Amino acid sequence: MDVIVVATANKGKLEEIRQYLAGTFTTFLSLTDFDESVEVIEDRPTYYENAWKKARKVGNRFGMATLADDSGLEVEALHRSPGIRSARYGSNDRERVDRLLAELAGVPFEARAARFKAYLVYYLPRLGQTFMFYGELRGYIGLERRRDGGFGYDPVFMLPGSGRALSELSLEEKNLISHRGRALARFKKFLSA
Ligand code: ITT
Repeated sequence: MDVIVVATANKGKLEEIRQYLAGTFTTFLSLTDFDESVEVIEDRPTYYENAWKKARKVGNRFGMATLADDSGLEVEALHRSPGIRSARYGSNDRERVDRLLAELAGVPFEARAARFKAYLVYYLPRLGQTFMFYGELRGYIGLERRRDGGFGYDPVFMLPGSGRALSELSLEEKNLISHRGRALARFKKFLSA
């Protein structure tokens, strides 16, 4: 039985990771499956270092193979904000999206380019080894919120050429093209090598 701990408290991330790796691991545990809570303060200057910190802390606490994801949204017109502060941009998804739309008020459609970045860190505590996998997705921030779906900034993240927001895709469709899906594809390839 292959067990993996996904070091996240974000249900949206967990569902995407679980869907992608369903044939690879048999059991997925996340932070809510343990009685003991592990708090990781994400105070590092890069996504990679924050993902590394989450994977190491959780993996060492439970002694199991652990995967952490640190991700964020970078908007060109906002000088790549919210970036590594994407989670702290508001206290819930609604507030974060409202703030983003407010900060972009008056910015024309063609100047709203954005990209999502995802860094995955896989940590094997018994071997003391860490591995990193990266993926990104380019698009633009829409003028208004689209249908609910996915999580986080998905309702305003528009895919180039399709007129659709990420929130309008199924989990499987999102995983085929997203920043996280691309990083997961690299992780899966690494596992099968
Ligand atoms: P964990 O640290 O517990 O994994 P988190 O939500 O705090 O969960 P991050 O620190 O990596 O995760 O912050 C990522 C932020 O970027 C968060 O606000 C997400 O909503 C947003 N985000 C990341 N990937 C996204 C995606 O695929 N779609 C929409 N928003 C996303």
